[in-house]
Amino acid sequence: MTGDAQAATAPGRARQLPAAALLPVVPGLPAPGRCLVMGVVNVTPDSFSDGGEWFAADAAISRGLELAAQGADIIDVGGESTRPGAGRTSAAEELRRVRPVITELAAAGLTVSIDTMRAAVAETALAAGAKLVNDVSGGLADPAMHSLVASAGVPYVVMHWRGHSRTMRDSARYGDVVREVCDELRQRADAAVGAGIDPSLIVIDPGIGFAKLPEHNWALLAGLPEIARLGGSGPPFPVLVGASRKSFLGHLLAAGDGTPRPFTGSDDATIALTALAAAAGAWCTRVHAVAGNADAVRVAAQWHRAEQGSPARQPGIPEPESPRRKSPEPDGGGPG
Ligand code: PMM
Repeated sequence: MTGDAQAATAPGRARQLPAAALLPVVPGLPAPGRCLVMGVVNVTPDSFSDGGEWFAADAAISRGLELAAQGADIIDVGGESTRPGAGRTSAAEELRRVRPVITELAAAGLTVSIDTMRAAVAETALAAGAKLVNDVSGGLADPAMHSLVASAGVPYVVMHWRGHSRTMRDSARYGDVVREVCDELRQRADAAVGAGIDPSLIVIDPGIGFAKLPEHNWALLAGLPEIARLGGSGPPFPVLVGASRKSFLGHLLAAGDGTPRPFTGSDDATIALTALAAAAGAWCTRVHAVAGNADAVRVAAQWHRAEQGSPARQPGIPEPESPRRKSPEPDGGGPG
């Protein structure tokens, strides 16, 4: 790591590292000592993975409560599809979709993130109770985003991005994908810190599936520890991995005739990937089907404890935040 991010980060970030877990802690967000699970609620008619299913506000709210009950630590609410080839949604429509959902989920006590590239949407979402801004463009789509996040003082996901969905396929060209993604993420982290965002609030994300071919995605997953340090030797940033239901998994699991597996058939592969990413030190996994992934991060954490010689969790004694597998009560008794 070089530049502003390194200069401003190193001492502060080192203090954030719990000795036992070696997992970075992001102020203001859950810190259970294992990889977090972020459950996705796309309030869109056209996301590739769950398009239309949670488009109505009531359905999206119920889905968020359900994912939290299944073990999601954070609920990520988005109102604009980023599937390859998608056009833009207006800011007004994006806000109309996400605001009631965030308001209700935050009021139910859930930790909510807003998945947006727009500062104006982020600002309203934070006012409605969101605690984290997840910007797939890392600040490139809206020049006002970094200063908004800096003044709000909230955690910020900086994802690797090379352009809007309509054209991103054309940018999937790399010599050394891990090095180039690290370099480009470092520039975004430096810009964020330069705009006043506290380095301890920055989460980085290699942007699986965004301007990437399958081989690029696999190289980035295999390079997670290097990506966490942005190719340098400084302390790691928290890393978020968003691989759930993405087409490279469908290609991996293609039928004998080469037909890719439909995205809903890749949920088990996502769970396997979550276990491996958590074992490699990922801070958070962003997924559509939460339950199996919530189990996977607990398996990875227990394995890690055993490797460290730490006392194992006793069977039958759940983590304080252990998931409840039942759906929320019909009377609205959502997760606490
Ligand atoms: N992927 C999607 C949307 N938002 N946010 C982050 N931080 N990382 C991702 O990989 C990511 C994201 C697209 O997937 P979806 O349409 O299934 O939500």
